[in-house]
Amino acid sequence: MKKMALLILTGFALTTAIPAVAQFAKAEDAVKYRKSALFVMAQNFGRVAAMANGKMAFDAKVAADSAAVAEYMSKLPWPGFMPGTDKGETRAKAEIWTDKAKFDTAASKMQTEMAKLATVAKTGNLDNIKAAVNATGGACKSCHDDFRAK
Ligand code: ASC
Repeated sequence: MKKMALLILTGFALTTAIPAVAQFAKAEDAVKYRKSALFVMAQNFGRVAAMANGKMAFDAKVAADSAAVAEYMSKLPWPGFMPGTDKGETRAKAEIWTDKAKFDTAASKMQTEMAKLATVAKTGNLDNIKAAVNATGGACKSCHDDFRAK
């Protein structure tokens, strides 16, 4: 019984000891993490976009699967934009942190459009996929224009 209590207490101490703010040990890990997530997202979105733009043969299953992965990936990068990570191997502009509400809105808009694309891709309707690809690409671009250095 004592052992059980000790185990529970130890477990409690371990979970509560996890810091709530710093989700990455090092700034460079945060940068690598967000770039990796965005890279995987872009590879998958880019495949759907290539099909929508006639640069790749349209395969409804590949499009739906890729869009689903892109949607999932779109949720991941954001903790990587930890304060103090505008240095090193990144094109992230300081405005991400000085105009955070605007950045968050742009990030959220992209996720909304990516989710719509994933929904539409499941139907296999190429015209609707094209429209959703354009809307999503527009959301990517507008955030880059404001928050990513050239
Ligand atoms: C992509 C990709 C981006 C966006 C952007 C849209 O496929 O990698 O960063 O689309 O180019 O304007």
